[in-house]
Amino acid sequence: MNSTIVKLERQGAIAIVTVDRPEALNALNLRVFAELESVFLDLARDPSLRAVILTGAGKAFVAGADIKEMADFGPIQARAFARRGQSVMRLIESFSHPVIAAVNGFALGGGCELAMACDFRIASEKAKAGQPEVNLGVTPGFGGTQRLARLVGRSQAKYLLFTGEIISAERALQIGLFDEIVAPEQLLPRCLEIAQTIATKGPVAVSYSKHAINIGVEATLAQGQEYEAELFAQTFATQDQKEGMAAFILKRPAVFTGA
Ligand code: DAK
Repeated sequence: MNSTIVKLERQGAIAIVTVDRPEALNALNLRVFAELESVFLDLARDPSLRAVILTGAGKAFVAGADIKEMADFGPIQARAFARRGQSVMRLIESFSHPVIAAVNGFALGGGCELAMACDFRIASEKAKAGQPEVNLGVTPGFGGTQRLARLVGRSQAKYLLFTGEIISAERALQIGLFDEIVAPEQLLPRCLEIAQTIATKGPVAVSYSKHAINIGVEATLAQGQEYEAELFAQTFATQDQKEGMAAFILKRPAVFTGA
């Protein structure tokens, strides 16, 4: 697909994906979902990729689902739209490599949900977050009632969902919605620094760790540990395990290939 809204830039093993629709504060419509899906599916086939940074152009990360597109929906279209958004967010959440949200500005409604589908959220001091759907007479549709409660606990999630309050980056950091806040000009450099650190590690091990956490938080501790043991065993079938342990013993840096 020819992406016109979702822009892809590469810096070595790192991909920077930007939702670039600033005139609508990067609001999510069917076109944006199609382009996000297409970009992530292409990236999934790239063996040199190690991490993705997801951000927005202009003053918003993403200011929500596109209210103008949704306004005339009936229940059938609304359900289809919610399912579409959920499937793209699951694609990002389960993407083989880490996806870091670089929250540059407003992350509201569907934008907060998109940020939550990423592995962690580094935010500009200027960022703001919230689930203001109640102002529009709707509930969140892309996992906001589910991921938010899992991330910040049910009380904070209920507070945000019931009041629709838009909170500062500092408050989002306090409740665990954001993981770190930095000066605006430091946002991309900091995300690149984290992504580049990740890129030097064993890629299979990073990927398995991501999946073990994602699966484990939804499972019992015993089931999660079973899964963890299986993935640990699988890493011993990789070249990277031989390389990582040999490098440690020989006191030299490891060079991982993802094989
Ligand atoms: N959708 C469409 N256009 C948007 C938008 C959005 N979410 N947010 C902003 N825009 C547009 C504005 O309409 C304006 O366009 P023009 O009027 O210039 O044509 C342009 O972006 C610039 O916005 P403002 O002029 O309003 O900029 P300000 O700096 O004054 O205000 C703001 C920024 C973020 C505080 C304000 O724009 C705002 O309140 N935006 C709406 C935020 C919001 O309510 N987000 C949640 C959206 S609802 C579901 C599926 C999905 C969902 C729910 C259910 N089902 C199917 C069940 C998800 C819902 C949402 O995400």
